Amino acid sequence: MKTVFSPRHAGHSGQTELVGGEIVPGFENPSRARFIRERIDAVGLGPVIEPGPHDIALAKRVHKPDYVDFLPNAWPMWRVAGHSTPAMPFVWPAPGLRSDVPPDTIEALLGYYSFDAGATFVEGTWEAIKSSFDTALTAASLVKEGERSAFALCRPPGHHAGSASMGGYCYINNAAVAAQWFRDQGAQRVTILDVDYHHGNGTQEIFYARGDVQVINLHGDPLTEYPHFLGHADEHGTGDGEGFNHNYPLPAGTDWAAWNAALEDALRQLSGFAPEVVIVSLGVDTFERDPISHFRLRSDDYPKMGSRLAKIGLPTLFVMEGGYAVEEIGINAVGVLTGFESG
Ligand code: SP5
Ligand code: ZN
Repeated sequence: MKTVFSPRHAGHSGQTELVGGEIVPGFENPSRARFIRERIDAVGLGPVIEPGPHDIALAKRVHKPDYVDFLPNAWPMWRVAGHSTPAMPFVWPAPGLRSDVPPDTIEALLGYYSFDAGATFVEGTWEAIKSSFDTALTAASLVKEGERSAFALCRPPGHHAGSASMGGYCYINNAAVAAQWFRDQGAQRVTILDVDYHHGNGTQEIFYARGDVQVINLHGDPLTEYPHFLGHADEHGTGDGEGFNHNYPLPAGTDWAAWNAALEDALRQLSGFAPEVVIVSLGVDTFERDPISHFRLRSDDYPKMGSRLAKIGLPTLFVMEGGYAVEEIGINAVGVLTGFESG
């Protein structure tokens, strides 16, 4: 399997996040991509190529244009406003406040274009966002050109990013951009299967009223797990999208047996939809020792996951999302891919 990877992710470094009222170093850091990259070489997964540049207009097919235009300006505006720490929002237009009037200051714009404080900006953040977007589209092209599968080693991740909101370490929704690109290239139906521990709220929001992109999520129950405010089992889609969104919220402590049972149900939904291409939002924060998550998948479960996904028998694009047990992230993420190759 070919991997697409850009070293330009690395400038997105030294971000902070708010955990329990404290500002701490971000769990989403450059070592994640480095460990995955090293594991690809260690197991000989296949060639690693750098992405080519893609027109940012493609991001505006799934995100609001003003949101996409804001992203490269966030850090420069933050600096002009006199700050040097990572840029982080602190006020949001919750229901009851007005979200129809974009504010003028960077402090307010960060809240206007986010749903949490989890997507911070440093000097290299925009370059990393753009490289992650380019990575997803370059890997999608490989699949379109006939590869059975490809791995987009995206960093930062994307599945929490909505049509006009960042959050949860995500800015541009790489999997959603790729799905839209496959549609624009002529695929009639595309499925996004999101196996990250956290519900892919952004992906769900983007396609919620559409019947051409099926969205399936297996994740920690939002009653107790981030992102809390989306991802319940009764969210089935709306309008043309009715019946094309499927959520599998699972309890803390879920192990491979229970997780795999949900996957089997999810794959029946996928087969019924009969997509032409599958995009896997690949998070490995389902791992038993993940520092921010509560499932119990073990390293030898990930090849089983990959092998099962191969049996779907469809062209498959893997897009990297979360996973924060950095010592094992390479073993687990690449385990899915080697399992797919042998499955
Ligand atoms: C892409 C992705 O996996 N994003 C996840 C974002 C999660 N952000 C907040 C998680 C809060 C969990 N609480 C941390 C407790 C650490 N002891
Ligand atoms: Zn996650």
